[in-house]
Amino acid sequence: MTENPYAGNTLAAGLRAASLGREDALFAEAEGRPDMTYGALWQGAERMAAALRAHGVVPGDRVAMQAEKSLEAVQLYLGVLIAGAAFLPLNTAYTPEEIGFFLSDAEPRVFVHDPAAADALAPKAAGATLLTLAADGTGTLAEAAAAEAPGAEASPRGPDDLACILYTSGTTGRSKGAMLTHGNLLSNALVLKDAWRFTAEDRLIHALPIFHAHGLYVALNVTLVAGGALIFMPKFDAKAVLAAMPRATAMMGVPTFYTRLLAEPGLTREAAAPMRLFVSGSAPLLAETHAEWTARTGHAILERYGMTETSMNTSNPYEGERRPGAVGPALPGIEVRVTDAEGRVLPAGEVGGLEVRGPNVFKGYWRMPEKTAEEFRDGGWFVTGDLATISEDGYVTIVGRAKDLVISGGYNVYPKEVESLIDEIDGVLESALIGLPHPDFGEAVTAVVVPRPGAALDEATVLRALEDRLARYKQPKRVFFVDALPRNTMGKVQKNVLRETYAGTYAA
Ligand code: MLC
Ligand code: AMP
Repeated sequence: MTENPYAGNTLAAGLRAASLGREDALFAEAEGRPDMTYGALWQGAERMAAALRAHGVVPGDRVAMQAEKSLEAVQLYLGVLIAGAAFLPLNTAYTPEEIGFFLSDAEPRVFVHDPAAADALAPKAAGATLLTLAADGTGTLAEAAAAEAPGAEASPRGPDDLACILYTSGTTGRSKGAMLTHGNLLSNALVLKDAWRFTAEDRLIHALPIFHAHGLYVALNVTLVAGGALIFMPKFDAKAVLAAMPRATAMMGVPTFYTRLLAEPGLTREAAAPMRLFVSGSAPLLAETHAEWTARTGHAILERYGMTETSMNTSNPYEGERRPGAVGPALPGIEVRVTDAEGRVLPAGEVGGLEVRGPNVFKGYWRMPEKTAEEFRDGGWFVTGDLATISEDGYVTIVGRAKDLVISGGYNVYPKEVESLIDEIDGVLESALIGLPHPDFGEAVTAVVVPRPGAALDEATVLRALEDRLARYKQPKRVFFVDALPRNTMGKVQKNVLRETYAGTYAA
């Protein structure tokens, strides 16, 4: 047997194992460039690790990245692991103002960004060394890596060591860095590979971004631990996905992928026939989308449920009933329960707060021990903030959210963050941000604003004020003005009343 070159580095060794001795096997095809083999993937990752070390990266450091999706960005992720550092990917939609916060909070040794954004990002560096990586794989980081030889040794990293930090916004409006360990990510990738029957024969359509849990931990890590291949796309494009299906076996996507594909006349039973699996997650998949997909393609979408903090918790079964509207039973080795406000476990069928426990659950929020403690109960149960029921036969159904959160096209938007910025606008007294049903994004971010008496405010003024401050997907699609927000007797804004009032805003 070939010896694993990364033995002692939990996640790197785990991701490498299935491709050992298969250096010529395909890792990825991507339009406009030669196929990438597993040998080339890992050699590139080793060069990245050497380049990062040459820039001072040592085990325990953070390496942040805001770069367009590319195979070199994948090699950077793996190179960071080999170097023993923690990978901190950032949404390409974040503005320089948003990036400034993440860099000052996480204090990465190196920040890799798109060359086009150099001028805007330079003032935000917060002490990090800045390197560049463009969508075509060029840039100062690529040059530094090319100058290094492959063969970098992997720094030892145990299951409890940090592998990634992914920021998720919070109810207070301040983003929190979720710390995922080598053990968290490897255990989840292995569980999902088995649950979804991934093998070296698989060809996964990868059209998700690689800066969030879905595209990174699920789609990428599962393919790596199976030794399968990716059909690697820069972003989701329904026609490109349809064109790839004859060569593919599986796809993972957010519900918007599925509704957009359903709008394509080319989506037929024949088109989907070569595929064995369609997985959906990150946001609720409507039961009607599930039914429509089955009718059109003959495939029942497999819906699963997860979070940045936990990776995947539950999944409908590969064999057995894929229940529309439900997210399936807990994955092997993971426990779920539903509790009331006092933390008492509720019987089957009753609605309560969903809690999870298992090797997948993160280590805590970066430099926020109190916040971390608040979200765990005794015994290591993590409070997800989702409201759910668990049926007699163990299927979890997400029925709502205890946390004030909007999910638009699979991206989370925490109202507080946007409300705080709207409230700073001249002439605004207060505001409320809500999610309304939207045919494409599932929910659309919508603002309801109370102007100060006599202020001349309009929708365009509010939107312009947010333009450079917030990622595009967090910006309201519509702004409504009211004289006062509806409040309950406790003085709390009744967002449910606002959601009812404006429910039809985006009706198809
Ligand atoms: C883009 N826009 C969005 C948006 N994405 N607005 C709201 N919500 C979104 N999600 C903006 C664009 O900036 C543009 O604005 C306008 O909407 C139309 O753009 P588009 O071309 O239609 O969008 P597109 O680029 O095609 O992107 C849509 C999408 C993308 C759904 C393909 O958002 C996407 O890939 N989402 C996946 C998110 C994801 O990976 N989530 C996983 C998180 S992990 P304008 O005004 O400039 O025209 C997680 C854990 C788990 O949740 O369980 O998986
Ligand atoms: P994130 O913080 O981006 O990781 O988003 C996690 C949140 O997305 C969860 O807490 C849920 O609210 C939601 N989510 C993920 N998958 C599903 C799903 N299949 N159904 C409903 N909600 C989901």
